[in-house]
Amino acid sequence: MSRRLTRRQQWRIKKVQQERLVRAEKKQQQENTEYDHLALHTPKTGQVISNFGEHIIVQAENRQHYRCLSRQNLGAMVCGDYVLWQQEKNTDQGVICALKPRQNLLARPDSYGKQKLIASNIDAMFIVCAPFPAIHEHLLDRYLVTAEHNHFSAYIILNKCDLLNDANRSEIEQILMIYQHLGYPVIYTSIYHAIDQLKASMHNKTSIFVGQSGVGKSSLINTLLPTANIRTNAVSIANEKGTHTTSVASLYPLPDNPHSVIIDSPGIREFSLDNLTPNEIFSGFIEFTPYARLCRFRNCTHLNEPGCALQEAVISNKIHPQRLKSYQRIMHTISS
Ligand SMILES: Nc1nc2c(ncn2[C@@H]2O[C@H](COP(=O)(O)OP(=O)(O)OP(=O)(O)O)[C@@H](O)[C@H]2O)c(=O)[nH]1
Ligand SMILES: [Mg+2]
Ligand SMILES: [Zn+2]
Repeated sequence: MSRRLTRRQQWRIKKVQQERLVRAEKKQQQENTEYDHLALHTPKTGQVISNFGEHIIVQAENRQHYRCLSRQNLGAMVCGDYVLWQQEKNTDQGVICALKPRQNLLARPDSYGKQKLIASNIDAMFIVCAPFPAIHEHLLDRYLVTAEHNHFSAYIILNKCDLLNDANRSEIEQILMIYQHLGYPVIYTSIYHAIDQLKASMHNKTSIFVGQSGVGKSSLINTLLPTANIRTNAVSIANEKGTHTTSVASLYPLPDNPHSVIIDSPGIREFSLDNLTPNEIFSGFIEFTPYARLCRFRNCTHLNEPGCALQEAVISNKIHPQRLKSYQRIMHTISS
């Protein structure tokens, strides 16, 4: 009896050992696959397409997109950044291991005064306006100050020009004329018209589309690049309240030329320049420069001092009153 029990015990022990062995082998196999899964290819250059917070889409040199995580301590990554990244073997995922130096960085203070990064390595800013929602010159001027400050070439797009009519045309053209006189190119576009002039202006550049929500930035990019298939939305009260269709900047290479790249950005309603000094804001109004040291008072605020060269330039039609008004409005908001 005891022998039989011993046999049974032996058999059991053997069985348990076998099971353990099988489990251990399985675990080893699993660890191997996990290791393989984590194994990384050598670092390569890529460009950030968009940063969704929990993951970042990186475009490899072969134009394939990879969902990446960023190693710690690399700082915030933004659409347009060039990075070194490593593909995880056998997946379409990867890890960003280094951020390359930026040529420039477009940022704006958010409503708490914290810098919100928008995009980097930009050559040209296309400020998109439309007959509807109506053009806000002060917003246009703020974008122009930003473009000048960052040394981007600035273009103004009047999109939805199919909505121009006898009732709104002359007012809109008068506004755009101010900027044309300053030397900013104005391009008329619509999703129903040929947009060759726009295409030509974007040639061999990284261009960012900025402007109010609902002016048609994403729609225009869909027209330039039908495969982009970006979500767009009818202009609604939601836009007016600051709910935007595009929520994060994204980069789209144009099909026929890898050096022509568009960045779509979320529309914004208010645009603070709190990150700039008064001098930088002054320099952003390019036609003001010749009058910089001509005011009677060295610390002239150009609001209502006697002998203000800017106010005199307005009277003699050298500076448009709307531009001085915009400047004063910006100065008022940054000093408060
Ligand atoms: N009539 C007309 N409507 C247009 C044109 N371009 C865009 N739209 C319409 O305008 C609305 C807003 O377009 P979106 O492309 O979503 O605007 P957006 O500037 O990207 O807006 P956000 O992403 O919120 O910043 C959509 O209903 C478009 O169909 C155009 O040239 N003509
Ligand atoms: Mg959009
Ligand atoms: Zn002055």
